[in-house]
Amino acid sequence: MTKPEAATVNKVLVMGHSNHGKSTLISAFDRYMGYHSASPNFELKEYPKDSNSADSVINGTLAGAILVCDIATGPEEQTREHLKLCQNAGVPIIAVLLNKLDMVEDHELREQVEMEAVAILEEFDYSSKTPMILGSALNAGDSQDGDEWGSALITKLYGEIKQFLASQK
Ligand SMILES: Nc1nc2c(ncn2[C@@H]2O[C@H](COP(=O)(O)OP(=O)(O)OP(=O)(O)O)[C@@H](O)[C@H]2O)c(=O)[nH]1
Ligand SMILES: [Mg+2]
Repeated sequence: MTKPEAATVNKVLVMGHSNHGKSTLISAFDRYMGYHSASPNFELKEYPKDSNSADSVINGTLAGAILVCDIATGPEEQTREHLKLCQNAGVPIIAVLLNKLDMVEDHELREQVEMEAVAILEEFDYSSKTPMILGSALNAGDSQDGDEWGSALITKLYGEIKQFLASQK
């Protein structure tokens, strides 16, 4: 029997301002994948905290990046900084996660931050067509009950990444 070739594992960077929910997203995602028999051909990597490692990650082999943005605060300093570094290195942005939806009930505030996110994407030449997912990484991590903002976020994100990687082949 022929041994299947080892699948290439693509690295997808998870970036965004401190405290916006990168680690929470990754652990929720990994937990979700743990329930699936098919292992994905990609892994999520958090943006390294020290600038030397960040430099080599950004300029290394990345399939793309997910930008996490807290919807309660909107884009902040590192949101901008990480986008700029990606733009300079030519890293494609696969999707934006507007996170912590569970904290913001106000629809006007949600819409305002969505518009800010679209504006910042355009500012760094990432099209406003970049998929934007609204959700709660926190709920996704502990949802036994398939809450609206939690599990939907993970399946949408998984779908966007898979679709993106397939289009790169
Ligand atoms: N309410 C709420 N809290 C969240 C959500 N996602 C993350 N948090 C909380 O936000 C805080 C920061 O989350 P992290 O995942 O550590 O954020 P991070 O972006 O990895 O932060 P750094 O590694 O310091 O850059 C923690 O207290 C999380 O529990 C969410 O969707 N909703
Ligand atoms: Mg973290």
